[in-house]
Amino acid sequence: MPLSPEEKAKTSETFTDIKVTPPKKTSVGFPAITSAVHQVSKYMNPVDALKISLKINQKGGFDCPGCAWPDPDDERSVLGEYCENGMKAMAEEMQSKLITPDFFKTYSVDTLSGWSDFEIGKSGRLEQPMYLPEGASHYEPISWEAAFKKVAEHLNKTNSPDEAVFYTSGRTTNEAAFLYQLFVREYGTTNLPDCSNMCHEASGVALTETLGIGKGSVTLDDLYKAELVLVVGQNPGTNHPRMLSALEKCKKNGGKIITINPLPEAGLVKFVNPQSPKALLTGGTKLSDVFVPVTINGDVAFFKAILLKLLEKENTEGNVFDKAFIEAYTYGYDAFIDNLKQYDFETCLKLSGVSEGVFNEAFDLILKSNKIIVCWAMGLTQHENAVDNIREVVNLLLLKGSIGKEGAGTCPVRGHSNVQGDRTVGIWEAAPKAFLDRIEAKYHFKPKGKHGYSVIDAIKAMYEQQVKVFLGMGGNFISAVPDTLYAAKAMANCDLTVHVSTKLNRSHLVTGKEALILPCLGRSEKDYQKTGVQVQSVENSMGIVSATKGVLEPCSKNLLSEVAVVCGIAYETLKHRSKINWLAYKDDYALVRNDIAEVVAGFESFNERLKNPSGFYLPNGARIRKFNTTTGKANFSINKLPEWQLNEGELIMMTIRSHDQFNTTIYGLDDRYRGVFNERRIIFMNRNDMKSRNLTDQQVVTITSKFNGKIREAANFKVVGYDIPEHCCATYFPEANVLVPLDSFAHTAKTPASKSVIVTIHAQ
Ligand SMILES: Nc1nc2c(c(=O)[nH]1)N[C@H]1C(S)=C(S)[C@@H](COP(=O)(O)OP(=O)(O)OC[C@H]3O[C@@H](n4cnc5c(=O)[nH]c(N)nc54)[C@H](O)[C@@H]3O)O[C@H]1N2
Ligand SMILES: Nc1nc2c(c(=O)[nH]1)N[C@H]1C(S)=C(S)[C@@H](COP(=O)(O)OP(=O)(O)OC[C@H]3O[C@@H](n4cnc5c(=O)[nH]c(N)nc54)[C@H](O)[C@@H]3O)O[C@H]1N2
Ligand SMILES: [Mo]
Repeated sequence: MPLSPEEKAKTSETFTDIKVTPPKKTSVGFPAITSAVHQVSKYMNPVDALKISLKINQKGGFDCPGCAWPDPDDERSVLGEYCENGMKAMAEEMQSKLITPDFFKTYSVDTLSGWSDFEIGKSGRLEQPMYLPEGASHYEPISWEAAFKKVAEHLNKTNSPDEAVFYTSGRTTNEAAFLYQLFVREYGTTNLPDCSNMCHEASGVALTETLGIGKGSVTLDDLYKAELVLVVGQNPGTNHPRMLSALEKCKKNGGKIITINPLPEAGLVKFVNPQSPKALLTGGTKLSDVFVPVTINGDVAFFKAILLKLLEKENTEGNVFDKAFIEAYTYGYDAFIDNLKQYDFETCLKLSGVSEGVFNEAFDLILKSNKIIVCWAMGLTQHENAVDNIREVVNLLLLKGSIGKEGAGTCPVRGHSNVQGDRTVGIWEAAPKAFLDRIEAKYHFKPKGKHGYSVIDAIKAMYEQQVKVFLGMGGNFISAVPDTLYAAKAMANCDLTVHVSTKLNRSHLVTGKEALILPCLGRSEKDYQKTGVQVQSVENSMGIVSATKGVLEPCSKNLLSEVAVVCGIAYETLKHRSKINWLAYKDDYALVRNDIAEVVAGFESFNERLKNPSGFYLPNGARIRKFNTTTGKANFSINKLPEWQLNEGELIMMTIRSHDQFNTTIYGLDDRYRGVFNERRIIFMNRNDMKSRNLTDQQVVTITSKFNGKIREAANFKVVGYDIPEHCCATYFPEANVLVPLDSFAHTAKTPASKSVIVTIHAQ
């Protein structure tokens, strides 16, 4: 019997011999270097590894495909501006092993789906377009021409272009992303869901509404000059390791750091800079001055408590709020204060789960600081009230006048290396009219104005058989999205699923009736086209656009670049219907940039400016106190306390990343800083919650989530007692995604609430 889509979508439940040690109190240092070296030497050839380490994030080199943290403008370390997890990302992308057609002849789709995600990822690099015919058990080779024809044929037989969905993950460069969205719009739909929908969408919504731009306002230099940095709901030691050296610099300049997180993440406690021989010997810098162990989704309550105390001080002692800033630049202050007064400090503090002592320490630092930066990531964005979380952060910054001046502002720390750029150049299911008008003026077709499907809407539409074709530009949709089993059925309802990918992943195994894998070049590889090796561009988390150029020979001659794939599909699909000369772009990416310069605001003279080795900043109103909002001012907002509560026996669960993964790509089975080795099917629990359930360490449990009457279950998780607030627990994604309800998402932003899943735990 062939496996069902749900069976194929589930992650492997086999245990892998867990080892648990006490969590680490220090991050990076020698262990990070040895861990990176181990990974690189195991999976890459040594000459490539050396070339890479000298060019990664260097001027004239290539942008690390890992996270979106910016590179320093000035000096960059001679050791290479690299980090442990950046090197792991490289070792993963440039594996010396190739997946040849023989591999697919040997292993059926069903067999591969029984492998763990770690094993699937370690099969090697994809090197040849592959096709899975309807009813077949094995993928077979297909030529690029035939593959493009197959996609075109399916796209052209839909009843409406809205029966196709075009997903994007955040590694795609500006050039490829711009052409991709242009093709999708000319084809006739606006179904452009992307990984941003699951990531910082809530930040974009909250910041656009309050400050007029959906991106952060600070530069790296601001971080060095801040008096106080709040790191909220973020684990930079693992996910943005290069951020730690910026925080270290801030501390050396006298800045203070508060971290707000249910977990005492090692990276935020103490940091040993791997680029500093002295630090390696002396044991490094203590980063966090105050650690606030907030309960999961207790952030609005915590910030309200802070705001209430600030108001009290302002009323009794004055000079707490930046009155001049509020007067000149903001809107809605009185209404905001009136609303705030309706809340009670004690209630807020209790709901936040923070003790009065810790609260006071954090409060004192906030009270006396006037240059404050708030950094945040998924701990704030993946809740139903995510937009409120971020708006409350903005309220604090506005009261303190901490926006649009040196050393102050908003810092949503983005995930994928070009997720921000993809949105800037048009990967957006809800693109603004001004952008669509510019497309129309330039290309003489009218893009659809109606909003398309976001990730959640796309899954529902596929489930309801309203979608015939799914195309993924990178990413691993089935493993990244919530509600894995529902999503698997949704995927299987498509006629054709297509993935443009560097590596094999589960989305290639949970397919539509027919499926294609189109293998593409990675960021580190040279992109040879008619006019020579092509340069591309990316935008980092702070709005700097810079060039990226591969340095290694492609791992196979059969690969195409993402740009070439888009051009091939667009040409084959649109043929004479198109007003665009698709085939010209792939010969010379400078032509794409000429178009971007005309269509996307802020990219004037793009080709010229990209020659600057440090890149260039895109315009950012919030940075200069020009607030492009409906009121023309920075808006205070009114946010409620979230209304969720736990019934008897329930816990609130966050699904987080271990140290050895990049989203759905599993580098290894260790979570070194948290002291968990060789196992991913674990659930971190407070010891009191274990005791009240009679659970012991490493006991095997089933986790159940109940939402709107629907029950979801995941068996075979091992309990790990941990320093996590009571009534909170944590699991890794993607293993726990079967438990995340599709209908639980951020209001107005639709980011899945994958950090607040209400669960019960039962011994097996
Ligand atoms: N090595 C590596 N780097 C990565 C990635 C990766 O997987 N691996 N992923 C990339 C991507 S796409 C992204 S979006 C980023 C993700 O970067 P992060 O957001 O740092 O990733 P998560 O593991 O989801 O961590 C969320 C943190 O929020 C905390 N948290 C959870 N719930 C709450 C809450 O309710 N309140 C507060 N205050 N904190 C909470 C968790 O304890 C955890 O420390 O990293 C990027 N960089
Ligand atoms: N429960 C839970 N779910 C989550 C999250 C969470 O915290 N908890 N986090 C969410 C977040 S923040 C995000 S961003 C999403 C991530 O969702 P995705 O972006 O869809 O997933 P990734 O794991 O980053 O995608 C990895 C795949 O991308 C392909 N790839 C890698 N590099 C390239 C390239 O250069 N080009 C192309 N074409 N393909 C490439 C490889 O085939 C690889 O298998 O997951 C979300 N899902
Ligand atoms: Mo992300």
